[in-house]
Amino acid sequence: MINQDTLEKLRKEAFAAVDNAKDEKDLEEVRIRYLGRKGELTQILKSIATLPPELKPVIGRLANQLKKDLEASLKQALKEIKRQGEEKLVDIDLSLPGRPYPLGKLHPISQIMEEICAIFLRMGFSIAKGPEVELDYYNFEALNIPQDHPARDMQATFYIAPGIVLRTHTSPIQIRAMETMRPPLRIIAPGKVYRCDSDVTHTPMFHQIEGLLVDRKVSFADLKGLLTVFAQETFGSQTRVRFRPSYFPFTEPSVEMDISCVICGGKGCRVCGDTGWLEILGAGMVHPNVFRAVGYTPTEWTGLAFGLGVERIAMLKFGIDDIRLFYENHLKFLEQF
Ligand code: FA5
Repeated sequence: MINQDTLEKLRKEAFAAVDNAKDEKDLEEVRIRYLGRKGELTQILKSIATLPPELKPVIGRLANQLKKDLEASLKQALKEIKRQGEEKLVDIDLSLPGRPYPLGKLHPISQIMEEICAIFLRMGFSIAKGPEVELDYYNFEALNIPQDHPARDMQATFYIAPGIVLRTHTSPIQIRAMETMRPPLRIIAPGKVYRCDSDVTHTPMFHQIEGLLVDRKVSFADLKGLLTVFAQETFGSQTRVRFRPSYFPFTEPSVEMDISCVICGGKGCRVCGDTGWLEILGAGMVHPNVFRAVGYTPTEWTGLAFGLGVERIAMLKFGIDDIRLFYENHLKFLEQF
């Protein structure tokens, strides 16, 4: 049964708890413990109605007074804690220099990839992906490069197991995309590729961006127009382009595209070997055998495809003469971009 001693004991406990509270969170815990919905004092106040009539007024008055006192004490303690917090803030020396906040950045190659992809996304292309460990079938066979075809020697291949390679280009994604989509389609496929190659312009791993557009009546003029827009958006509207005949087993006719040298503007310098031109990509009209491999009818569908080396474009844009710098992880080098 509740009596005056119970209330006196509760008063001592509750006030000691308020005194011991170190912050706002502690105070809130004390409030909940005594005055919350299921708090100790709240329970007592609720049970007053069940007390014998002669006890009700005394205990009722004492309990209500305790409630008021405790509320006032909590309010006062909260004010004091806040004031101390503000004092601490005033202690901060605002004249001290700020701590440096190291910010991460995208690798220059990732920046260029995003920039190039954005250009083609604006032209209605969507992104496609494929595996880096690829079947010989997708990397060569379906791209009109059968076993023993001399064109296999064009790209020094890393073999993982018989019939499995590290993809040597992003062109296998063309096949994977066409196997899963019906024409018309427009995709670009950025990704890592691997070749057994290493010097100032070649690394064993590098990046390509593949493009493929399939529709009815796609012409070579479409290919030239599309790639000219791309070159001018990437290197500036003054950039001139030229197309040279080339050979890829999966396109016919095939071309390589050069841009006017970004260093000398076409006059001739060390970077362009005094020619005024720089090669940036391979392209062509999709070979009928490639359409046959994916079950498209070559008389109904026509397509254009291109593949560009991202490192090559980054070197030209940033004026870098050794491709290996991109992969040596020197912060001083990387922080410039
Ligand atoms: C190809 O890989 C073709 N798949 C491109 C293509 C796609 C043609 C679609 C037609 C249609 P190529 O082997 O030329 O082509 O490579 C394309 C680009 O990759 C080159 O222009 C060059 O910029 C870059 N490249 C090639 N080897 C390396 C290397 N080891 N390191 C860095 N970049 C490289």
